Amino acid sequence: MIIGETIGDSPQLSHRKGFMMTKIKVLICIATAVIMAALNGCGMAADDKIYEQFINDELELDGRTFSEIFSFMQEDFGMDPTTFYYDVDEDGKDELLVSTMFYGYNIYDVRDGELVLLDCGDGTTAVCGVYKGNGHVYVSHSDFTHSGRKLLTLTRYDKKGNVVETISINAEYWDSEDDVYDENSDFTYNGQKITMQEYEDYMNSYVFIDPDSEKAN
Ligand SMILES: [Ca+2]
Ligand SMILES: [Ca+2]
Repeated sequence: MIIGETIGDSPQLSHRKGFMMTKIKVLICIATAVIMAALNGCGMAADDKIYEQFINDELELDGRTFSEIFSFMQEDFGMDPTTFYYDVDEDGKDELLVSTMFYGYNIYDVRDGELVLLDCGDGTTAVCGVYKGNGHVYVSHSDFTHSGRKLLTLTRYDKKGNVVETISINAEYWDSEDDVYDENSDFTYNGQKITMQEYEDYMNSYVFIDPDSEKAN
Protein backbone atom coordinates (compact mmCIF):
# COMPACT_ATOMS: atom_id res chain seq x y z
CA MET A 1 0.00 0.00 0.00
CA ILE A 2 2.84 2.33 0.89
CA ILE A 3 4.55 1.60 -2.47
CA GLY A 4 1.35 2.33 -4.32
CA GLU A 5 1.03 5.62 -2.58
CA THR A 6 4.60 6.63 -3.36
CA ILE A 7 4.60 5.70 -7.07
CA GLY A 8 1.02 6.67 -7.79
CA ASP A 9 -0.35 10.17 -8.08
CA SER A 10 -1.35 12.03 -4.98
CA PRO A 11 -5.14 12.36 -4.59
CA GLN A 12 -4.79 16.06 -5.50
CA LEU A 13 -2.82 15.27 -8.67
CA SER A 14 -5.31 12.55 -9.72
CA HIS A 15 -8.09 15.01 -9.17
CA ARG A 16 -6.33 17.64 -11.28
CA LYS A 17 -5.61 15.11 -14.03
CA GLY A 18 -9.25 14.08 -14.01
CA PHE A 19 -10.27 17.69 -14.20
CA MET A 20 -7.92 18.28 -17.15
CA MET A 21 -9.32 15.22 -18.96
CA THR A 22 -12.87 16.46 -18.43
CA LYS A 23 -11.82 19.87 -19.72
CA ILE A 24 -10.25 18.32 -22.84
CA LYS A 25 -13.35 16.19 -23.42
CA VAL A 26 -15.57 19.27 -23.16
CA LEU A 27 -13.31 21.14 -25.59
CA ILE A 28 -13.45 18.21 -28.06
CA CYS A 29 -17.24 18.17 -27.76
CA ILE A 30 -17.45 21.91 -28.44
CA ALA A 31 -15.06 21.64 -31.41
CA THR A 32 -17.11 18.74 -32.85
CA ALA A 33 -20.33 20.70 -32.40
CA VAL A 34 -18.82 23.74 -34.14
CA ILE A 35 -17.55 21.62 -37.07
CA MET A 36 -20.91 19.84 -37.40
CA ALA A 37 -22.76 23.16 -37.33
CA ALA A 38 -20.43 24.54 -39.99
CA LEU A 39 -20.93 21.46 -42.20
CA ASN A 40 -24.68 21.62 -41.71
CA GLY A 41 -24.55 25.33 -42.47
CA CYS A 42 -22.71 24.62 -45.72
CA GLY A 43 -25.36 22.04 -46.71
CA MET A 44 -28.06 24.53 -45.89
CA ALA A 45 -26.40 27.28 -47.92
CA ALA A 46 -25.91 24.90 -50.87
CA ASP A 47 -29.58 23.83 -50.75
CA ASP A 48 -30.75 27.45 -50.50
CA LYS A 49 -28.61 28.30 -53.52
CA ILE A 50 -30.33 25.55 -55.53
CA TYR A 51 -33.77 26.86 -54.54
CA GLU A 52 -32.68 30.38 -55.52
CA GLN A 53 -31.33 29.23 -58.89
CA PHE A 54 -34.63 27.45 -59.53
CA ILE A 55 -36.70 30.53 -58.64
CA ASN A 56 -34.44 32.66 -60.90
CA ASP A 57 -34.92 30.27 -63.87
CA GLU A 58 -31.22 29.31 -63.74
CA LEU A 59 -32.01 25.68 -62.97
CA GLU A 60 -34.64 23.50 -64.65
CA LEU A 61 -36.68 20.73 -63.11
CA ASP A 62 -37.58 17.99 -65.59
CA GLY A 63 -36.69 20.34 -68.46
CA ARG A 64 -38.90 23.20 -67.27
CA THR A 65 -37.99 26.47 -65.64
CA PHE A 66 -39.80 27.99 -62.68
CA SER A 67 -41.45 30.57 -64.97
CA GLU A 68 -42.65 27.84 -67.31
CA ILE A 69 -44.03 25.68 -64.49
CA PHE A 70 -45.92 28.60 -62.93
CA SER A 71 -46.90 30.54 -66.09
CA PHE A 72 -50.49 29.32 -65.51
CA MET A 73 -50.63 31.57 -62.43
CA GLN A 74 -50.51 34.71 -64.58
CA GLU A 75 -52.65 33.17 -67.32
CA ASP A 76 -55.40 31.84 -65.02
CA PHE A 77 -55.31 34.15 -62.00
CA GLY A 78 -53.32 37.21 -63.11
CA MET A 79 -50.83 36.87 -60.28
CA ASP A 80 -47.33 35.60 -59.61
CA PRO A 81 -46.63 32.67 -57.30
CA THR A 82 -45.27 33.48 -53.85
CA THR A 83 -42.45 31.51 -52.26
CA PHE A 84 -41.84 30.43 -48.66
CA TYR A 85 -39.36 28.27 -46.82
CA TYR A 86 -40.39 25.76 -44.17
CA ASP A 87 -38.99 22.51 -42.76
CA VAL A 88 -41.70 20.17 -44.00
CA ASP A 89 -39.86 16.83 -43.62
CA GLU A 90 -38.33 17.54 -40.20
CA ASP A 91 -34.71 17.13 -41.36
CA GLY A 92 -33.65 20.49 -39.92
CA LYS A 93 -33.45 22.13 -43.35
CA ASP A 94 -36.14 24.22 -45.00
CA GLU A 95 -37.90 23.11 -48.15
CA LEU A 96 -39.13 25.53 -50.80
CA LEU A 97 -42.89 26.11 -50.88
CA VAL A 98 -44.38 27.82 -53.91
CA SER A 99 -47.94 28.97 -53.34
CA THR A 100 -50.22 28.48 -56.33
CA MET A 101 -53.16 30.05 -54.49
CA PHE A 102 -56.14 27.86 -55.34
CA TYR A 103 -54.19 24.60 -55.54
CA GLY A 104 -51.99 25.29 -52.54
CA TYR A 105 -48.26 24.62 -52.48
CA ASN A 106 -45.76 22.95 -54.73
CA ILE A 107 -43.17 21.72 -52.24
CA TYR A 108 -39.59 21.27 -53.43
CA ASP A 109 -36.77 19.51 -51.62
CA VAL A 110 -33.06 19.16 -52.32
CA ARG A 111 -31.88 15.57 -52.02
CA ASP A 112 -28.18 14.79 -52.57
CA GLY A 113 -27.78 18.14 -54.31
CA GLU A 114 -30.71 17.51 -56.68
CA LEU A 115 -33.92 19.54 -56.76
CA VAL A 116 -37.00 17.33 -56.48
CA LEU A 117 -40.74 17.94 -56.22
CA LEU A 118 -41.79 16.51 -52.85
CA ASP A 119 -45.53 17.06 -53.20
CA CYS A 120 -48.08 19.39 -54.76
CA GLY A 121 -51.79 20.06 -54.99
CA ASP A 122 -54.10 18.18 -57.32
CA GLY A 123 -56.72 20.70 -58.38
CA THR A 124 -59.13 22.36 -55.97
CA THR A 125 -60.25 19.02 -54.53
CA ALA A 126 -56.79 18.24 -53.13
CA VAL A 127 -55.26 21.57 -52.17
CA CYS A 128 -51.73 21.15 -50.81
CA GLY A 129 -50.87 22.73 -47.44
CA VAL A 130 -48.81 22.21 -44.31
CA TYR A 131 -50.14 21.17 -40.89
CA LYS A 132 -48.56 20.69 -37.51
CA GLY A 133 -49.81 18.40 -34.78
CA ASN A 134 -49.01 15.34 -32.72
CA GLY A 135 -45.42 16.65 -32.50
CA HIS A 136 -44.89 16.45 -36.26
CA VAL A 137 -45.20 18.40 -39.50
CA TYR A 138 -47.49 17.07 -42.23
CA VAL A 139 -48.19 17.85 -45.88
CA SER A 140 -51.93 18.14 -46.33
CA HIS A 141 -54.32 17.58 -49.19
CA SER A 142 -57.71 19.00 -48.46
CA ASP A 143 -61.08 19.86 -49.92
CA PHE A 144 -62.83 22.43 -47.74
CA THR A 145 -64.35 24.51 -50.52
CA HIS A 146 -66.88 22.17 -52.14
CA SER A 147 -70.30 21.32 -50.82
CA GLY A 148 -71.17 18.14 -48.96
CA ARG A 149 -67.72 17.30 -47.62
CA LYS A 150 -64.69 18.37 -45.67
CA LEU A 151 -61.80 16.10 -46.53
CA LEU A 152 -58.31 16.26 -45.04
CA THR A 153 -55.41 13.90 -45.65
CA LEU A 154 -52.16 14.44 -43.78
CA THR A 155 -48.94 12.89 -45.01
CA ARG A 156 -45.72 12.81 -43.01
CA TYR A 157 -42.49 12.50 -45.00
CA ASP A 158 -38.99 11.61 -43.91
CA LYS A 159 -35.97 13.39 -45.38
CA LYS A 160 -35.72 10.90 -48.24
CA GLY A 161 -39.26 11.64 -49.32
CA ASN A 162 -40.68 8.36 -47.98
CA VAL A 163 -44.17 8.48 -46.49
CA VAL A 164 -43.92 7.49 -42.83
CA GLU A 165 -47.50 8.25 -41.74
CA THR A 166 -50.84 9.02 -43.38
CA ILE A 167 -53.93 10.31 -41.58
CA SER A 168 -57.33 11.01 -43.10
CA ILE A 169 -59.99 13.00 -41.25
CA ASN A 170 -63.24 13.37 -43.17
CA ALA A 171 -66.75 14.71 -42.75
CA GLU A 172 -69.41 13.98 -45.38
CA TYR A 173 -72.89 15.47 -45.46
CA TRP A 174 -74.11 15.19 -49.02
CA ASP A 175 -77.80 15.50 -48.09
CA SER A 176 -77.39 18.61 -45.95
CA GLU A 177 -79.49 21.40 -47.46
CA ASP A 178 -77.61 24.25 -45.81
CA ASP A 179 -74.24 22.56 -46.46
CA VAL A 180 -73.15 22.10 -42.85
CA TYR A 181 -72.49 18.88 -40.98
CA ASP A 182 -74.35 17.78 -37.85
CA GLU A 183 -74.33 14.75 -35.52
CA ASN A 184 -75.96 12.61 -38.20
CA SER A 185 -73.27 13.27 -40.84
CA ASP A 186 -70.61 10.68 -41.68
CA PHE A 187 -67.32 11.23 -39.87
CA THR A 188 -64.28 9.01 -40.36
CA TYR A 189 -60.70 8.84 -39.10
CA ASN A 190 -58.49 6.67 -41.30
CA GLY A 191 -61.65 5.09 -42.69
CA GLN A 192 -63.07 4.22 -39.26
CA LYS A 193 -66.40 5.73 -38.25
CA ILE A 194 -66.12 8.36 -35.49
CA THR A 195 -68.51 10.77 -33.78
CA MET A 196 -68.83 14.46 -34.61
CA GLN A 197 -67.10 15.31 -31.31
CA GLU A 198 -64.20 13.00 -32.13
CA TYR A 199 -64.02 14.53 -35.60
CA GLU A 200 -63.77 18.04 -34.18
CA ASP A 201 -61.22 16.94 -31.57
CA TYR A 202 -59.03 15.47 -34.31
CA MET A 203 -59.40 18.58 -36.46
CA ASN A 204 -58.49 20.80 -33.51
CA SER A 205 -55.36 18.77 -32.77
CA TYR A 206 -53.86 19.60 -36.19
CA VAL A 207 -53.15 23.22 -36.99
CA PHE A 208 -52.77 24.70 -40.46
CA ILE A 209 -49.39 26.36 -40.83
CA ASP A 210 -48.94 29.58 -42.72
CA PRO A 211 -45.18 29.35 -43.39
CA ASP A 212 -44.97 33.06 -44.10
CA SER A 213 -46.41 34.19 -40.78
CA GLU A 214 -44.43 31.50 -38.89
CA LYS A 215 -41.22 32.88 -40.38
CA ALA A 216 -42.18 36.36 -39.32
CA ASN A 217 -42.41 35.24 -35.69
CA1 LIG B 1 -36.68 19.83 -44.30
CA1 LIG C 1 -35.42 17.98 -46.95
